[in-house]
Formats: sequence, structure tokens, C-alpha cells
Amino acid sequence: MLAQRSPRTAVSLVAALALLVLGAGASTPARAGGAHAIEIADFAFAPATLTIAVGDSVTWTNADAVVHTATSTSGAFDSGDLATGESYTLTFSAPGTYAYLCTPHPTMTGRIVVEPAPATAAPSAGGGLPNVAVPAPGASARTPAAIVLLLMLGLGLGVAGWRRGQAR
Ligand SMILES: [Cu+2]
Repeated sequence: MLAQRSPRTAVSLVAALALLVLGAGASTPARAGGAHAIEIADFAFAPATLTIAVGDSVTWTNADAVVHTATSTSGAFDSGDLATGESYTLTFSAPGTYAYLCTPHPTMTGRIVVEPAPATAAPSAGGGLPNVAVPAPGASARTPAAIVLLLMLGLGLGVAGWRRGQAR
């Protein structure tokens, strides 16, 4: 009876280790919505052109003494009047180029370029795509360790099963 406990304990330990190594080997999570700032100052948007990723948010803040707006020329968004110090935040969930202007001062224009989400390179899907992100050198070194641990786990389970079989 006692003999059965040690293989199981070892299996749990190996399984925990394997999960740890596999977890550490997983690629960093996709960049979660980054935040960008555009200052409205001296009757201009700064930066006038901003390139962001899908899911990122942009906050316009009016630093001028007069009211401005950030109003999409296609009707996609409208900040409404922004008084001095007021801000407007918008999250862009679709790729594309969004031109906008200030309604009271239409010569004030800006552009948000929303790029599609980058292809997330899963460690196992290292396919033939030329511009797939290359995993960091450390990541490839972890893979053999994970395989060894999985093999050990399999071996441990096999031993445990064999012991159970013997006990009957
Ligand atoms: Cu304005």
C-alpha cells in the first residue's frame, strides 16, 4: 500500500514541473490594448498622424484655451466639444485609417492609422510564413526540457499503472 504512494507523488511533482516549464515557455501574451495620447495644442493635433494596433486606445486632451473637437470625417467618432483640459478616449477595434478634424477649426486635421493585430506566433506553429515573429533564443532551449518532462510524466504514469496492476 505504501509503495503505491511514492510513484503517485513523483508523478504529481513531475506534472507540476512540466506545467511550470510549459507555462514559462509559452510566448508572451499578445499586447493588450496599448494607450496613446494626442495633445491638442496651438490649434494642432500632436502627433497629427498616429499609428496604433487594433485594440489600442487613444486619448485626445485639449491643452488650448479654446474649445476643440476630434471629429471623424467618416462619422466613426466624435469627441464633442473639449474645453481646456478636457479629454476624450476612444478604443479602436477595427483596422483602417481614420481621418478626423476639429469641427470649429476644420483646418486642424489628424489621422489615426490602426494596423491589424500582428499574427501571434504560437511556439508550435512556427510555419513557413516569412514574417512570423522568431521566438527569443531562450524559448527554443525550453522546448527540449518540456519534452523531457512530458516523457518523464508519461513514464511515471506508466510505472504507477504498472504498480497498480501489480497490487491487484
Ligand atoms: Cu479646434
